[in-house]
Amino acid sequence: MDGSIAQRAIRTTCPYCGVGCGVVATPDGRGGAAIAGDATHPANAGRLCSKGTALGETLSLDERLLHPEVNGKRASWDAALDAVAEGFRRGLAQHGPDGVALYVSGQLLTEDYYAANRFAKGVLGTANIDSNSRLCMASAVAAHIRAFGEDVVPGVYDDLELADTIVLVGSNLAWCHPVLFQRIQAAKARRPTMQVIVVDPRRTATCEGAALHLPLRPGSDVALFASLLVHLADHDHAHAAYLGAHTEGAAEALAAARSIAPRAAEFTGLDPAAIARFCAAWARSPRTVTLWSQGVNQSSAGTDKANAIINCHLLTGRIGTPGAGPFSVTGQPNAMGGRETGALATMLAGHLRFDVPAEHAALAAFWRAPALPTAPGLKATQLFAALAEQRIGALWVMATNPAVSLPNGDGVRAALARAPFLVVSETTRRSDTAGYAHVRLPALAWGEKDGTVTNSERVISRQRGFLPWPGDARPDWWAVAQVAARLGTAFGWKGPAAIFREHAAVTGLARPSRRAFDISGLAQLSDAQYDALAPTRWPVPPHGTATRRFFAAGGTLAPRACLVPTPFRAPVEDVCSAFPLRLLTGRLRDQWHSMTRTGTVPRLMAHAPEPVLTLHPQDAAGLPDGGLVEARSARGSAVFRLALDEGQRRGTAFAPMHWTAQFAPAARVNALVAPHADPVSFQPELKNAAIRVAPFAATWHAFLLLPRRLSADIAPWCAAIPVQGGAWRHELAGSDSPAEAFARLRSLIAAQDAAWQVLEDAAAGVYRAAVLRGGRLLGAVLLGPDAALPPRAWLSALMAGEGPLSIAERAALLAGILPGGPPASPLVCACHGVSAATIRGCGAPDVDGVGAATGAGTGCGSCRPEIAVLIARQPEDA
Ligand SMILES: Nc1nc2c(c(=O)[nH]1)N[C@H]1C(S)=C(S)[C@@H](COP(=O)(O)OP(=O)(O)OC[C@H]3O[C@@H](n4cnc5c(=O)[nH]c(N)nc54)[C@H](O)[C@@H]3O)O[C@H]1N2
Ligand SMILES: Nc1nc2c(c(=O)[nH]1)N[C@H]1C(S)=C(S)[C@@H](COP(=O)(O)OP(=O)(O)OC[C@H]3O[C@@H](n4cnc5c(=O)[nH]c(N)nc54)[C@H](O)[C@@H]3O)O[C@H]1N2
Ligand code: SF4
Ligand SMILES: [Mo]
Repeated sequence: MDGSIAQRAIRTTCPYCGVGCGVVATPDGRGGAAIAGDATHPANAGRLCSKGTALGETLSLDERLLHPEVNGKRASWDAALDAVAEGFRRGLAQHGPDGVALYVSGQLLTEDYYAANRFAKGVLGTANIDSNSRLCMASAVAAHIRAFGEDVVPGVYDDLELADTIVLVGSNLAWCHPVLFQRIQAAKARRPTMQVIVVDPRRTATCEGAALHLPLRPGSDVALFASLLVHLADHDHAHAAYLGAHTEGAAEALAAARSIAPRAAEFTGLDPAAIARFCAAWARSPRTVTLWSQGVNQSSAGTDKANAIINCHLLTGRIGTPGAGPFSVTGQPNAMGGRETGALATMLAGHLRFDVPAEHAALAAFWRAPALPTAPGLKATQLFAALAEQRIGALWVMATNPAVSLPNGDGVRAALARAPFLVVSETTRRSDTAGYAHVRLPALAWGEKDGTVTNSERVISRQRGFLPWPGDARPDWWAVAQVAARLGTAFGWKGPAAIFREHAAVTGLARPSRRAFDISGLAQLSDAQYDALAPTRWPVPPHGTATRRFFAAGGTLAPRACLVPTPFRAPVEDVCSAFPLRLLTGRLRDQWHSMTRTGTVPRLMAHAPEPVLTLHPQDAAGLPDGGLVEARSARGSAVFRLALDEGQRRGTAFAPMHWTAQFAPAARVNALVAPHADPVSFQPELKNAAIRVAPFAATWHAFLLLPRRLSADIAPWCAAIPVQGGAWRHELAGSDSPAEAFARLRSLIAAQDAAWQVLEDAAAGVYRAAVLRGGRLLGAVLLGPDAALPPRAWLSALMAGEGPLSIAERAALLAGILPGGPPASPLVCACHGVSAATIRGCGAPDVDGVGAATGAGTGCGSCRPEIAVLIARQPEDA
């Protein structure tokens, strides 16, 4: 184990989404690296999306946590690890094994995940280890287990290219799994008969080029797929031989579907003709893939939604064959690895089960862990409820930011603040959760850490380190092993290869069995073989050949699969006159979760630089487009900039999940969301809060530019935004006296030996100041009575400029706009910095033409759906 520097190109894997793209990183020797897609990786064959392409811009050490800290003070590793061990010893003494916990993440490597799980279940003897995958994949896992007896994704990515029909349910694939979306678009270009159908209340970028978009009522997917199941059965598409040989439960599932189907139009709010078109398209296409994501999983009916989808594939036998199957795509780079290592409260390790005595006994013996828990532990929302009730004496949070990402956000923050003992393993100093920790442990980040991840199609890939270990940062598994040793169990691992071998061996325990997950064929890898491991799809049994797809007719591995009756249930929170809108939350194209990495990259921020709430224009009566609005639920409130969009379903709102106290404290979406959970998977309903929206009463609006980032609590509403050249823009609003606010903001940009330009017009409520030194712009604050402030782009560009300003530039500073300059326009192409105005103005008739004329869409390609929309809207706009 070391932290030596690679000097050559290194093959590794992207640390963002579950597509799991291969990356080639070539270190520049100065802490940076050139990034390219790995042409040899089966997931992406060289492609990368906007986030992957910008990985080289996230390697800065500026905001990294580089040393352990105990009670806010720098400490040695020895002191910090002693403190962690002591904290857990105390927690165990006071509360027993049920009163200590770990909360971990799909962004851990498999080796870290395995270590954390063995520590929790094998050393602490608690099943209280849950993962942010509970917020993400739990419903898919539960549905797989109900249908297949095990958590197995039957298909592979190639099926998306081989299919004739692809149904995307609750998935904004164009933004969230962009490389899979590009693979589908490329296949469609080669084979235009292929069709895509999108099931999503919103018209998203994913709808671009789709044959059909079904904007169903949120939460109603079960009704749509019940209709489909009935249609398939009644039109002779049931596969009798497959049903007879491989399944059970078809009659019961069909009976349940028949009780719902007649009311499908009412439940879904869809035109019956659209439902009929959907059913007919699905029925006539034996090669159909139904892919789903968080619009399905993050629901109080998430498991039923997923089983309703799987039922249709089982009824028709369209599963496990080229181009056909249900396909749950994973969110995080190693969501799948967490399920494999069992680092969830509901599973053991290696797909071994609590409720199968022989499997439990085999693992207890292998780990020499007589106290291995016999029953599931607390799931994420239960765990934080227990923390709030002071039932958890010690909690270790690793590679996740629950203060931001859990529902009941304000309650979670209060619980973290009162935690008796909280350890946070982090890469950044700027995580909302780390702010509450008694002990902070510095973890290696992407580019430094070393191990494996598993993507959505069961392919295990290496993440390899190519940068030196900064400061005192160490691998997460190492910190876990050190604490385990202090509590009396030496794991004895010299590096990640040893952990991987042990994990692989666990998958071979308690065999023979029908468990599909078997990588015991990798349990003997040498260190060198592990280092060189090429992307490898599981299963990898020790003998014989591996299955590529699961559950096909006639397949040998298939256990009897179950069709599951899925009753219809609406979301837990009812919309009513007090809270008439449904809040859909989700992702933006260029941001990753709590923005600790992507939020510091100017070109990634430029695509959606402020927290925005989207409404349909007809739901926004009296609300100002572009103004600030306050959303309120029964739980809490949040303030966003309002955008109107005809593509938003009437009666719904959308807001991104990304904004945190570091970037926009007032716009944390989970302050609004309640912790209602699916009764089977315990996954919370993160998408269906009932809210109302009202104008946010501000007496002034402002923006402030500085070469550094200010704490985002400088005004009642603030969004901190990095801009090119190292400057930060702060969008602000407040309801106190504008003159006092201006004085306060001016004091924040004060500089020595500087020259001020100031304009104050109290009657108009307009206050502006710019500060210069040596002819260069050091900062500016522009404040006014409403949101109609000058565009920000020109002043931001001046901040980034090298030389002194020209006379014309200085004269225009307080106007905030250079006479005759280009109009402000939102960025569309992050790779080439091309704005919407440039794309509209170039006159090209299609996306490729725009590319030739402006370069837009020719980089990573993530913006191509938006370019297509811009061109299509051209005639209307004119
Ligand atoms: N850019 C980017 N990509 C990411 C991530 C990121 O942070 N940023 N995160 C990764 C992770 S961890 C995950 S889990 C995935 C998530 O990937 P997705 O699931 O694709 O992303 P979301 O935006 O959360 O939600 C998808 C869609 O569900 C719709 N929806 C809401 N309610 C319903 C419903 O009741 N039914 C249906 N059919 N649709 C509904 C929403 O309108 C939304 O468009 O993305 C991964 N990729
Ligand atoms: N309302 C709403 N809420 C949601 C969602 C939604 O759609 N709507 N989506 C949910 C889903 S699907 C997910 S997956 C979650 C994601 O939510 P989180 O997991 O809370 O979000 P991240 O920002 O990815 O947090 C990862 C943290 O780990 C740190 N980190 C990165 N690499 C490492 C490492 O190697 N080691 C350590 N120790 N730390 C590291 C990062 O700096 C970051 O602070 O959010 C969930 N919450
Ligand atoms: S699609 Fe983008 S974010 Fe996802 S793995 Fe590939 S490059 Fe990374
Ligand atoms: Mo996720």
